[in-house]
Amino acid sequence: MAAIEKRSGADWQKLDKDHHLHPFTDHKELHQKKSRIITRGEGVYIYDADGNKILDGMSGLWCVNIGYGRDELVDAAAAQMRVLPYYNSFFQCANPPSIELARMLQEVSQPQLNRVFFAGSGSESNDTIVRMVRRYWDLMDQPERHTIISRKNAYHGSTVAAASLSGMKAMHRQSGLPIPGIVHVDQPYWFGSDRSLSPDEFGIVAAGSIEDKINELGVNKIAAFIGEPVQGAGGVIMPPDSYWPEVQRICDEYGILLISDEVITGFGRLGTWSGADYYDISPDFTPFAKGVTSGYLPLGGVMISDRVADVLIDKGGEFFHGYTYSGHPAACAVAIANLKILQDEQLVERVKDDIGPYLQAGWKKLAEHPIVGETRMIGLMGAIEIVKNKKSLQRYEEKQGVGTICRDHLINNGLVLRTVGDTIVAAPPFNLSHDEADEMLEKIWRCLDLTQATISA
Ligand code: PXG
Repeated sequence: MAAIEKRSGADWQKLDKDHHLHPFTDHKELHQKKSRIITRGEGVYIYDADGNKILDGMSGLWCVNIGYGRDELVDAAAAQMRVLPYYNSFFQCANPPSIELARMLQEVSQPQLNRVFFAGSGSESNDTIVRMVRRYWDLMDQPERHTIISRKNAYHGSTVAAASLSGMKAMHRQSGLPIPGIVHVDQPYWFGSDRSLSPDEFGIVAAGSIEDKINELGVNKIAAFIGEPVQGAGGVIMPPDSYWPEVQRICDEYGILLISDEVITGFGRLGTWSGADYYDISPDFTPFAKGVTSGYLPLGGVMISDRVADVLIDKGGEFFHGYTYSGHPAACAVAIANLKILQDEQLVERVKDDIGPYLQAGWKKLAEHPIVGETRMIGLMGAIEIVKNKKSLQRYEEKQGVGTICRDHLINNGLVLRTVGDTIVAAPPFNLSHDEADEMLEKIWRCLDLTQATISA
């Protein structure tokens, strides 16, 4: 086998097959096809070991928001690692990058969110919340109040608690989940409904399923509601305008804590600093990860409202929870450099006022394609619904795997997007140029043509 720097794509594929188990992967299938080895990234493009240049329309996995190849983040990590690569935040210790990052996070968060608890990922952040929410109600002398309401088809991570919060049946089936005290209500997916109601009527009904669950279980049992402002992994599901205000009303009326999972929507994806800002809701917790470092190093955390933090601090004593890497100095230094780039280059504003509207205009035109039933995009987070019948919006049969056919055409044509069933989803980096947006749109249209041809062949 060749030295590391000399290994060919085939060498890497063999080693990968022999020794590496991938996340969310059917390995038998992968070994027939062989893995794609990504070796380099620059701007909005990634490069594979076979020399292909691919436009990354997913920002990695919804995270490389400032794009690849930013030396500022590399330099921040290297400088911090030279001075102090690691020290923990247990035992009454802290390090400057974690404190500075906490200050900056408070600055870009809503006014009630003044404190952060650091984790290493979005899943760990959500596990933290499950424990913190229950601790809060214990301290409020309402220990029965332990149940968290989430939604079907939500994605909140893969650890045991986060996978329980997630509403993915396939995940639950494999591991005896959800854990007790987590229940799931309807998602606000208008396109996926029978569309007999108007979107706004539907939004009120979907939010109403939370109130129904509260009444079914008893408000004295309900601790919190968790939702992604826009469901990401579930298929970029944008709730009707009526939905979030009604959810906020319900949480307020019953005194339930509101958790806005900002792991994808945080730090500018919707053209605002958070999805909660976009929908004008006022959460008690905002778990974040991904975009906080643009994925250059792993980091997650939770912004916590004064309502909760004050109780934990004043009444709580020691909270027996934390991670070795909570407040990791190098990861925090990278996050600081990342937030500075977002601020100095006004990238959140760019998503809202420039590249967002530009891509959205072209996205709308994709709806004219014969196999497209709907397109939607907020900021730089979008979806395309592939349908068999444009009028009735009837889907193709699941076993035809149309989404996968389309995704394969896309990657073979130099564009990586994700598919969820027959929904194509996109989340390109914020530095996407107008020309690169045109390239994306042109490739998508061409691959929809190719998909249609493949199905009818
Ligand atoms: N919350 C949300 C809203 C997420 O999207 C997590 C929590 C968990 O974060 P970590 O860092 O533990 O992965 C996520 C992660 C996909 C896909 O295929 C999406 C995620 C992760 C992996 C795959 O769309 N989101």
